[in-house]
Formats: sequence, C-alpha cells, structure tokens
Amino acid sequence: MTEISLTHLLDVAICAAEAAGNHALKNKDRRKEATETFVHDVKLVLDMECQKIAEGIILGEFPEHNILGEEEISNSSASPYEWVIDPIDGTMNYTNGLPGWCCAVAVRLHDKILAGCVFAPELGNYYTAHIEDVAKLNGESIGVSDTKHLQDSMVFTGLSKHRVSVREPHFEMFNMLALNCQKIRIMGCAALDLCNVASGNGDGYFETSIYLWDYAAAGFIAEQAGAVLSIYPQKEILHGATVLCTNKHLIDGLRAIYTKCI
Ligand code: LIP
Repeated sequence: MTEISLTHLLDVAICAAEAAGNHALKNKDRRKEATETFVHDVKLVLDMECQKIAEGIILGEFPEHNILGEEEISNSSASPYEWVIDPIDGTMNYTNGLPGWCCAVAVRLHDKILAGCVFAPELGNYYTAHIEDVAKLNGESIGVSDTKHLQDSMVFTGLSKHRVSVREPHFEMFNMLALNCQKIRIMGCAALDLCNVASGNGDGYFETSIYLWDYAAAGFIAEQAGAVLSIYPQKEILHGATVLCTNKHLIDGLRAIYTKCI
C-alpha cells in the first residue's frame, strides 16, 4: 500500500469540507427542505447533497477508501483508510438561519485520525490539523485556554436529539456543569464547540449521546491544539459516545462530573 502524505490527506479533507460547506451556503434558500422530521431533530435534503459532494471529492482522489458519514456509510473496500464526514453539523442552526454550523471531514488509518478539517462557511473559518502539525484557524496556530479552575470556566454542552425523559443522564450532567462552571453554553454544534475549545474561545466541551461524525475532525483538531479528549462509547447508540474535551487543568474536574452522573 502506498503511503499517502499527511499534507495530501489534509488538502483533500479541506477541499471536501469546503465544497460541501459552500454548497450548503449557496443553497440557504432551500434550508427548510426536510426529508424527515423527528421530535428533536431534522434530516435535510441538503444534508445528503452535501454528503455526496464531500464523498465525490474524496473518492475522486482515493476511489478505494471507505466513507463513514452521518448520511451514508460505504465501507465495502479493504482499504484501512476511512473518511468520517458530517456534511452539516449544527443542522438545526442551519435550517433556522443561524450561522453556527459547519462541515467536518476527518480521515483515519486503522481507526487513528491523521488529519481533519472543520469549515464554518458563515463564519469564514477553516479549522485544520494533521498528526504532525499543530492545529490552525485560517492558517494561524491555535491553542487551548489556560483556565485552571472549573468555577472560572466556560464549558460548551448540548442536549441530545435522543433525549426522551428528564431522567436522562445528560440532564444531570447539564445541572452539574451549570453548578460547577462559571458559564455553560449550548451553541447547537458539537464540531464548532470543540473548535472553540481548540482556539481557546471557551474552556471545555462535554456532551453525551454525540456521534463520531460530530466530533471526529474537531476533537482531533482540539487535541492538536493541546486539549485532552476523553471518549466514552455508548453501546446503546451505534457510533454514539459521551465526549469530554478541555485543557489539562480542567479534565479531572469534568471526568469527576461524568463519573458522578453515569
Ligand atoms: C448536533 C450536534 C450538537 C447536538 C445536537 C446535534 P447535528 O449535530 O452538533 O452538539 O447537541 O443534538 O446532534 O444533528 O446538527 O449534525
């Protein structure tokens, strides 16, 4: 198997995220076209269109690679390379005309992420990293905050689309975060929350019942920016997990909250 350079992989991730993100941006007038509506979620026509655009870029360059996307999975090949795609993360923000959405593309080799890009079209932000380079925002190096105490921290979180009752663990986690952190924020886009942690525009991220495609690229970018990323898989949700991400000072505090709530 020929070795693919990290810069080549990252360039393709950027191209794929950019093409998908720009398609969603150009078609905002169609942002309400839904294929399915759920109690706490929506599936958009543009979700699938953007997934296909990202896939087309990737498979055009690497036809033998595998794809794991929010809208589609194609893992027929024996290739150890897999591209993880969230065509529109922050779907409900996008469909409601809010700017906090993005397209996230990561590539992993034998389940280890090598490169990733998160493109937020309405913010004009490209978050990028590969395994041998630091995390960057629009080409400039970024790093996590140095906040040392939870009571001085701002932590991003979310309420899962799977929430069915107030006894769900994430409501208890939400309460614990609200009591122990200076501020919590629900911005509705896991990938941008993690990128905000990476750039120091917030101190931590903590969410349960979140999917691999939501956090793969952005969690990797946060790690390359100096964050500690803890993933706790949830067996009851395929590709679902509880995800914690913060700087080295706050990780024990967030882990303690998680341990109390599970
Ligand atoms: C969203 C996540 C967000 C979470 C929402 C939803 P989507 O992903 O980014 O953090 O709280 O429930 O899962 O559905 O917009 O791709």
